Amino acid sequence: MQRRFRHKYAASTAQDYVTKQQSHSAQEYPPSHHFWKYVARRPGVPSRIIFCFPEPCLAHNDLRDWIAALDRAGELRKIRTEADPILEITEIADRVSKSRSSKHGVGGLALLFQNVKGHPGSQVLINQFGSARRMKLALEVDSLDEVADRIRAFMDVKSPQGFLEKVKMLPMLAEMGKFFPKSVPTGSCKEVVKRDNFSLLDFPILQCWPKDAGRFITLPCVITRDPKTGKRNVGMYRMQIYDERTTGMHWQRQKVAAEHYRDHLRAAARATWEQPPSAPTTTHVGADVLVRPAAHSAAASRVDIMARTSGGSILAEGDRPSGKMDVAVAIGTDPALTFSAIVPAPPDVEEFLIAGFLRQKPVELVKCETVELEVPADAEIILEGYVNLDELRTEGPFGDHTGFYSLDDTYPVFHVTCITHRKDPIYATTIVGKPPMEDGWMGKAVERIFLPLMKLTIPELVDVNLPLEGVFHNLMIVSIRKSYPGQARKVMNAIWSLGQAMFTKCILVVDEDVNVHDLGEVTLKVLNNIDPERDIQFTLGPVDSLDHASRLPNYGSKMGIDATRKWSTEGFTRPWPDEILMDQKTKSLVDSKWKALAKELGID
Ligand SMILES: [Mn+2]
Repeated sequence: MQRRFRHKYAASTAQDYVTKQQSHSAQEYPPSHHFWKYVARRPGVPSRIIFCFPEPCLAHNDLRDWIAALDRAGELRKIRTEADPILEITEIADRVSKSRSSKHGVGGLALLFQNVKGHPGSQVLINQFGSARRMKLALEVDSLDEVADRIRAFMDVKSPQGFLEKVKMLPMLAEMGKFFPKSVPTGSCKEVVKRDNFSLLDFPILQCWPKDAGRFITLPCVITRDPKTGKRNVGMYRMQIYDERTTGMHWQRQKVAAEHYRDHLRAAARATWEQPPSAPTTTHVGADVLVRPAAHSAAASRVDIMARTSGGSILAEGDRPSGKMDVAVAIGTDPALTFSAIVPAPPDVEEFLIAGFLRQKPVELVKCETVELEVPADAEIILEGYVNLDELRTEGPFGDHTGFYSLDDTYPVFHVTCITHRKDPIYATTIVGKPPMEDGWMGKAVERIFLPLMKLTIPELVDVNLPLEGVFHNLMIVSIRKSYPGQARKVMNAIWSLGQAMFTKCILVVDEDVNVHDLGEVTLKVLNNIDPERDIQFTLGPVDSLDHASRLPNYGSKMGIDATRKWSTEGFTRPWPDEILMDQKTKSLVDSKWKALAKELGID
């Protein structure tokens, strides 16, 4: 940094010896900036501050860097009072996430518990993303729209015409080089390697709510590899602790890691049934005689195993393909990577790349000890292991982000083969429950960051709001620039076809003149503008695994409301009334008297 500075200011400070010091008066600057002062020293002359300015800080390299940044920004509270990981930490964190103070705003501070009952010496980090301010600090921006703008800048790239445009693209290409993950020989996650004599119970894993089935790891980065493409996925799926070496793996059906699991199942089924054929079997069906080949075709065996296992979520009767898949879990990573694990990215985009993009610095990866996967080199804790293809176990219930317990169900089982960790690892976790909570702020960041990507498929989209109480998948309010009849319904169908947005139980479509973030305005306009029977549309399809009201788990109905102004070409032939607005002349007249009038009326 000093060298860069010297280079930049060489002309004016040639004789000065210039040092750069971090200032303590950083409070008045945005949290994503360090505040630096440059001090000029010339031999024999008292040193003087030549100038101060805020400068974007460097990427948070790992969890400890991030904790230090939270602390510098006044966003961390270290708690020395003893707290129990069974229920008590949840109750404290819940109160903090719902708190509101003039000093810290909504969502309180990040909490580092340093006196955890039953785990002497352990530390638990919670609520690290639990406010708009901390979410911005995590992604090192002053506004989440900055991230959206960077994405838009990359999407706007057109093929360069001529030499000058090619040269202009160079900085962007250089920046792209920072996105790709980098393999390193070792990292601090290998400070302690335990191939045996390890226990998950050594970590201060929380039981969050009274009716939870046990302790759950709630903020894990679960790493799997796509058996077809070799690409890696990082996803966040809760993990119920069964015993010292076994956990649940809550792969909801439509999640990417669940698809990796199914691809392993498909491959195993094909191997099982593509044994050399014995004599063809003949079956009599009524008068017809069917000759069935002994071996299924590859495609037919894939169809068969999915149908017999319901997509890998029940154990098949009869032939059950065996085998296992490698899984690694990182707990306590830098905030960009932790956040990337919850981002609803397209399945073929590696989250390591997304994290590199967000933090503008490559994620460093090291090889696992016992499985064929790579993990973040400086993570606090790494769990290595496997999931059997022919094993499911009851998982849950678990107090979920819907505000209800999600019911128990069967899920794959994770067997731990090795644990590596830093010395004195910090256990990072979160809790979910009735909003607002930490996950709500992560969801809001996703909403802002994904708007430009949604606009790629839905160009008429103007803005989106996922209200916290809609728990992400229950309510989406979108405004559109309407250009043709029936467009609101086209937009609903487009949303129901988008990755995790497919789960959206209710979509409200309004015209572009409605501010989707103003729920009062939305309520007024939507309910005034609709003829419910005409404007509500139902559809059937996949629903969130956490939906407890649908007719069947994972399958049910969804609703769209077209609250745009109806056109004659949509069959609406009545006149449409004007909105009430005062004329400018009268407004100006009252404006001129308002100061005195307000005083008389006792209005601020
Ligand atoms: Mn993914």
